[in-house]
Amino acid sequence: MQKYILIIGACGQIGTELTMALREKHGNDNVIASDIREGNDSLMESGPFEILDATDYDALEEVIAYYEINEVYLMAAMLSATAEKFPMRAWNLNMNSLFNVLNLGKEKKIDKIFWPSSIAVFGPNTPKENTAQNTVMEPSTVYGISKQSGERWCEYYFNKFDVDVRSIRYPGLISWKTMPGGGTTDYAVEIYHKALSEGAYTCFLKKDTALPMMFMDDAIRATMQLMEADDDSIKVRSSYNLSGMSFTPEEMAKSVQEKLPSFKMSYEPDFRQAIADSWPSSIDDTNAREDWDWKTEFDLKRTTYEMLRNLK
Ligand code: AKB
Repeated sequence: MQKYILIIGACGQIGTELTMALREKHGNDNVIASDIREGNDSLMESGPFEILDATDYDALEEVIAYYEINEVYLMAAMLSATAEKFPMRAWNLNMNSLFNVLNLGKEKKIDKIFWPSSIAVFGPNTPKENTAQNTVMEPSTVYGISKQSGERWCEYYFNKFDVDVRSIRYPGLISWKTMPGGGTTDYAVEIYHKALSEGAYTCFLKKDTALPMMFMDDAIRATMQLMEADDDSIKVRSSYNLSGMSFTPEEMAKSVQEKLPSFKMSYEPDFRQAIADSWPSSIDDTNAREDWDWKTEFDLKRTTYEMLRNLK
């Protein structure tokens, strides 16, 4: 059967690269990008695009019927730092968009769904090191509460209504094509831009705050691998832990200094420090490795090399 794919939130940090990768694999015309605003030139010019509000069920249903969509990637979300400022807006966007897509799955209008979760599902009572797939969660942020609830709903729709929904708990993602927006891990992208433009960066987290991170190429590969895996191999229907690398801002600064020796980093922690403190510092992704052969490729050294090379 021909696959017609819809990406919701295609103009964001993950959506942009995911759309391009899926277009390369499945053909430009078979991958429909959508967002509430237009994206960069390569995204807009390489295939179909629709302005779409993910919380508008009727509009979503219409796009799905028109393009005969059978697979949906719901990438629209309000991230951790912004969600603390606008709790109800974050809850409405993050949950209503998910219910819209899950209900389309329940009504068998689409066959397969990808929905991103996050390391934000974990909380201050979670063991910090090598955090297990199944452990204490109790998220303490608006974003984390929405992702934790979303995971429960995904598993529920799979068990009750046989909705084929798949998910990854993304760590902080590092990319050069599109900037992240409103996250606590955004420092790990900003640092490279500022290192090249100003030779210095003031980090909003403390120097010893270790967080799980991943280079975007790994995240896109993981997402496509999970979506292509046989139904039988997907044993986790809430969301999979996924690990790339873990480092502190100080370690990241040192990695930049290996390429740009005069780079200076200073630290002025703000409200995002409390969010970072509630998250794990490293993740155990045994389930993803065993169930669908996940393997990370990018460490910090390679990430720094790719970021500086491409941003130059
Ligand atoms: C954020 O910082 O909010 C996101 C995430 C870890 O989900 N990058």
